[in-house]
Amino acid sequence: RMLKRQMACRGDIHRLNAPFLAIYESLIPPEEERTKQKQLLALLEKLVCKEWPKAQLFLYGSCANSFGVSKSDIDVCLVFNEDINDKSEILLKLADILQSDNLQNVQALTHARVPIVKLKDPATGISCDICINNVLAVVNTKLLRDYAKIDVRLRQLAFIVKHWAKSRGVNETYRGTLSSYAYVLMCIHFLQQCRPAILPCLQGMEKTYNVMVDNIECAYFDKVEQLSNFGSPNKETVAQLVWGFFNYWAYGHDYANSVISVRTGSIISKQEKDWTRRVGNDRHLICIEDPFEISHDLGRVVDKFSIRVLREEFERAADVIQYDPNPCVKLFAPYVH
Ligand code: 3AT
Ligand code: MG
Repeated sequence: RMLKRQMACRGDIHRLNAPFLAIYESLIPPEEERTKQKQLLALLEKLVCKEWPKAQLFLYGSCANSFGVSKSDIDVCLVFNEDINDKSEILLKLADILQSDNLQNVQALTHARVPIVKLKDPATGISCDICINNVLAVVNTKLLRDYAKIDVRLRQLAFIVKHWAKSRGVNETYRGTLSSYAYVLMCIHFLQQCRPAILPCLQGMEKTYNVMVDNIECAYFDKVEQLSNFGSPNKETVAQLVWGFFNYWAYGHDYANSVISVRTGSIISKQEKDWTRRVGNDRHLICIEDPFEISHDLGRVVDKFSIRVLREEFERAADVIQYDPNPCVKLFAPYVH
């Protein structure tokens, strides 16, 4: 079926290159946003250091993984070199400190799945979430950033996919669709499995970076500047890749049996992971293995209703790109499910 569609793909897919690249360019944050983020981080470091001299602050998520679009909030992680049993206590203290330094809307959300302090900096206008000891997120942020350095087409594809997901209302984990992090992993997987491959499997190579986090070994090849020509044998353009991505998820992926795994650079079977049936709230209707926390399926938020929404949206996107006379408007048409 996939092959038939591929053959049907009109040669004029290339006409979409310029508009896709224009969207990508328009989403890239301008340099002054980075400057403002650094300014806010420096302020937070100064305040945190006074109370906890040995603690460190790290940016993570889209402000640091290179998949952040303009005007995103920033994610910050406060790391103590020890286990923290009572995060609530620390968060309340932190909120107190920040409150008394002119930061706005300071709020400690101690009961959230990931407990955080939220705030807004009036000087830069940036909103920020601060979590505690979420070191795995800092490390998976580095992995994504390193993949992005290998071939620019990953960043281009992921920006378009994230923009599509936000426009179409399928980037909302609390409603059973997928996180931005999951979409980026889907893009990495797609570029690992195409032939010739555009991305390597960094965790399958010599381990030049190696840290233990929460008893998980996080190790991979991070000298990615040595891989800057890796993808060049593959000449596909961003338009072909966006089309290929949606086709893969609409018509090429075996939802019943397959798990995508950036860690291995391939597909593994649900059987092998024992993700074949519902356990508690984890239904495994679309399976995306976390690269480090490998017992963690990023698709576990998806339920029997939202899987239909997702798959219909993948099919819609593939069909719009292939058959619509004005795909760039239709692909990103705002929709609320
Ligand atoms: P946005 O641009 O904010 O949509 P983001 O990359 O900041 O994208 P999220 O807000 O979804 O992505 O998540 C922030 C970071 O938290 C990204 C990743 O480093 C980490 N993260 C998110 N979800 C998970 C998860 N389920 N497991 C492990 N790490 C996660
Ligand atoms: Mg974020």
